[in-house]
Amino acid sequence: AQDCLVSNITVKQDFDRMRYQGTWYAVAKKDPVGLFLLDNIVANYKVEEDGTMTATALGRVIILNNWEMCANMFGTFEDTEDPAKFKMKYWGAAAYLQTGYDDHWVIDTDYDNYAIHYSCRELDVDGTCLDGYSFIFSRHPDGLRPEDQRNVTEKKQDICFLGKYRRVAHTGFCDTA
Ligand code: AZE
Repeated sequence: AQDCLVSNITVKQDFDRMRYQGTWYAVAKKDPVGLFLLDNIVANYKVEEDGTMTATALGRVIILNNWEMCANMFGTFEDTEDPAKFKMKYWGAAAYLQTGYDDHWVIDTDYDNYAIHYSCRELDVDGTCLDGYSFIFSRHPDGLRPEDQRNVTEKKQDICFLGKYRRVAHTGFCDTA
């Protein structure tokens, strides 16, 4: 979507939620406005017996009075007519964490190595995204394979977030949470 219209953003064709299951390490993220997961972000997707997709996420956050902790988050996904576009209802294990209802789009993935996630929270009047976030996920905790990097960069551009990502560090902060 060179025009950056959210309605023109293309997502993974014939998205297969079964193959998407399991652990994904965030290697880069584009932040939304406000409080967000800082680093050490690991997501785990699952397809329940009734076919519903669910996920958990861990990540370091700093809340209220500079309190650093590992956020233990849960999400349930509502299907839409596009198999790669979901609505995600999410909440934290503790009440002081965040709750929300966000878009959850899978822009691209090869299921075995990389995935590009996108969520626009607020549309601008011109149809571009005013407030959104995105994760680049890898199956490998140490990052993307060199052969996936060009494609990922291309997709960052397609969703108009190129240059807005920051690397996500994995220091072991949430490993025993
Ligand atoms: C996601 C992967 C699938 C499950 C979930 C995800 C998103 C989680 C958040 C959490 C924010 C927490 C905050 C706490 C203070 C997309 C990573 C739930 C957006 C800000």
